[in-house]
Amino acid sequence: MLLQSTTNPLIDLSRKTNGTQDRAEFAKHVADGLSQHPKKLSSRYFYDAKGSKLFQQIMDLPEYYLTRAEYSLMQRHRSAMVRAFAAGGFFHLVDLGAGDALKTKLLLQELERQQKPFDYVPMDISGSAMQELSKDLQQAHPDLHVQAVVAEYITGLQWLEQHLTERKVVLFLGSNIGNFEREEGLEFISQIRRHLQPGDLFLLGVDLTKDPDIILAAYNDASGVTAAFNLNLLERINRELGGNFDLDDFKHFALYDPQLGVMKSFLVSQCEQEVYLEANQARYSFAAWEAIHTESSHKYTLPQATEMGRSAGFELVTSYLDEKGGFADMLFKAI
Ligand code: AVI
Repeated sequence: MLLQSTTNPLIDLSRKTNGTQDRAEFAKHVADGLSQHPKKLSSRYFYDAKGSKLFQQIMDLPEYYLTRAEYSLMQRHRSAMVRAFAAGGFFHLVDLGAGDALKTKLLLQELERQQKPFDYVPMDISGSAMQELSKDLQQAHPDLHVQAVVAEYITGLQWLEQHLTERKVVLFLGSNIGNFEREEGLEFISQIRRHLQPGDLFLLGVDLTKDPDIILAAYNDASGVTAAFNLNLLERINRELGGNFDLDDFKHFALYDPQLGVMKSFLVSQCEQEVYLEANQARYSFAAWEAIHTESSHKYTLPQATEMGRSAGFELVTSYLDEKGGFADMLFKAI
C-alpha cells in the first residue's frame, strides 16, 4: 500500500558556489586552524573523493566494529522498528546523511514486506551519492516513492518542514552524532526537533562506551587505513590549496579518554618545520611533536544519550541494541 510509484528528480539545495568560493572557505578554515594553539582542523574536510573511498575501506576493517554492529542491530530489530514507525499511519522516512543507505535498505525491505504506507526522503550533501541511490532504488524497489534531496543537514530540514506536511520519521544513523562535540551534538539534535512536530519520531545511531581497547583499535587499525584517512587531510590541503606538507613528517595518533568518552585523532609533526600554503601565501610553523586535532568521535552511555534527547525536546521510546550491547539505535518521540 504505497503512495505512488515514482522516483522524482533530485531536489538540489546545495549552495551553488563556484569552486573559487569553496577553495577560499577551505583556505580560511586551514589558516584559522593552523594559527591556533592548540592547532585544529575539522573532520568535515576528510571527505573528498579519496577520503570517501578510504572511509568505505574503514567500514570493512576488522577493527572498525561500528558499521557491522549497527547493520546487525537493524537485522535483529527491523521488524519491531517498522511496527513502531508505522503505528501512526503514513509517514515520510527521512534519512539524514543517507549516503548509499546500506543500513536503511534493510528497513525499506521490511517496510515493504509489512506493506506499510510511507515514502522515502534520503538527504545528503553528495549529489552523486543521491543520484546513484535514486537509480539503485528505482530498480530494487520500483514501487517505492523516493524524493532525494541534496543539501546540508539544516537546509534539508528547513525544506522538510516547509514541504512535507505529514508525519515524519527521521533517521540519523552511523554514530555521526559522535563527530559533533557534546554541546554541538545537543544543539544539532535540538535543531532537528525544531523542524519536527509533536509525535514525529527520530532514530539516533549511537556508539556506546565500551572496553577502551576495542574503541582505540577501531581508530588505530593495524593495516593503517585510518592513518591514511587522517593524513589525506594534509594531502587534500596540498592538492587544493597548494600546500607543501611532507606527509612523512607527520604521523596519525589516536587516543581514547574513557572518562570523557571521547576518541580523539591527531596529526603529529615529527620534527620542527614550516609549511607553506600558496592559497594563503603564508607559512605555518610546527614545533617538534606539535599536534593538529583533526577529529573527535564521542561515545555515549545510554543514560547520557537519553538525556541529550530529552534536553532537545524528545522522549525516549525504546533503545534497540546489537547483541554485544555496544551500539544502540535509540528511538525518540518529539514532545
Ligand atoms: C563518520 N564517523 C561516524 C566516523 C567515526 O567513527 O567517527 C568517522 C571515522 N573516523 C575514523 N574512523 C571513522
